[in-house]
Amino acid sequence: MQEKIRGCGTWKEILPQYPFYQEAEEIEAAPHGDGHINDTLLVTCNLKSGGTKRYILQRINTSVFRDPDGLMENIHNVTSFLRKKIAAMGGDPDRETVTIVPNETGGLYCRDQTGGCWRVYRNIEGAVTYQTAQSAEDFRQSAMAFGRFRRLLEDYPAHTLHETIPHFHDTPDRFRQFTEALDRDVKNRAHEVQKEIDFVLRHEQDTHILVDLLAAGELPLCVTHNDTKLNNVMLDEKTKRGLCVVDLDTVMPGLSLYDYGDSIRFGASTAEEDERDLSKVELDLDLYNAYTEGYLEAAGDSMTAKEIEMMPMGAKIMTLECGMRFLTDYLSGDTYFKIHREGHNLDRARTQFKLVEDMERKLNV
Ligand code: GN1
Ligand code: MG
Repeated sequence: MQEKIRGCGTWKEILPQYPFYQEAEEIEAAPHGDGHINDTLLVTCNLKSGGTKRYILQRINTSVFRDPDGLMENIHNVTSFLRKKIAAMGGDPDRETVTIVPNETGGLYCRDQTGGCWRVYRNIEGAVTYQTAQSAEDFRQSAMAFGRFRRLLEDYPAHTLHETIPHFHDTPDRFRQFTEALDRDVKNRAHEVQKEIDFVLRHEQDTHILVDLLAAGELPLCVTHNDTKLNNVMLDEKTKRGLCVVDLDTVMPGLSLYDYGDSIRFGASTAEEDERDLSKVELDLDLYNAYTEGYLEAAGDSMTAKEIEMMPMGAKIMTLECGMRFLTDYLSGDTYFKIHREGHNLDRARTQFKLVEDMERKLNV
């Protein structure tokens, strides 16, 4: 039994709790993806019957997602809803939405001895994700996948979803958290980053724009993904068609502009989110236009005139918000986003602010 699983880590406790463990001759797990929050492994099972099956094993970051039951219930309900719709439309639900693999007792996740929460998804074969857009067409395809997601969930009862992270895209609240971190300045870092701090303070008014329109009833609340980075959508390896939206932890009621804006901030940049050479960081208007077209085409008439009008502003505010979050985490001693080097969150904040400036120029917002 011991030799069956290759590798080391707490996850070794978890795999025997899944039915596929019995089918496997040998199991290997390797780190997977670029997420900043959860730990992700790709698990390869060499089956006794020959052939292989692959799974995605994730340890849920429960200091970020404090209610794993509510979280997994959301994902189960949303993906079951999507499966039915995709099947009814003649699509392939096994490839066009994620599938949770239940454990031996039918549970949606497992706990290890230290209380850590782990879940398993089927791996979607023949699909790829990108950190940066390879072409405008690929980016347009990712937009189609997110636009379709919005449209398919148009009649999902949003009020039944658990709020997995309260105030997630409440931008004024993010601003408040930023000023709190600045006041505390636990690592004595504020004096090094006065320029970035001033940038945020100068933009305070912008943080209110979307929430005010929501409160005034001018923008509709709908089911949104809330973390629409390019690496959270899979494209078919062969056809390059936008295939499947993944990372559903933050699916909650929200504004379509959160989804649209977050995609632009990450994917329409000419550089990666943590690029240190800021001269490389710009908004690429071709990518911006390709995404906007694709999103509108797929979301169709689920987008109102006001939502469409506010799209450029949505891109700017989501970029500003993310930059504020990175700077807040830098000031707080890097406790939220995973970092892989000294100053990583500061580098990330800087790219976001550079993009905001470029959006102000190029999008006139
Ligand atoms: C996190 O988990 P991941 O890497 O897809 C974060 C997003 C940020 C993003 C910045 C739950 O997303 O909100 O926009 O990093 N997710 C959470 O890259 O906070
Ligand atoms: Mg992700």
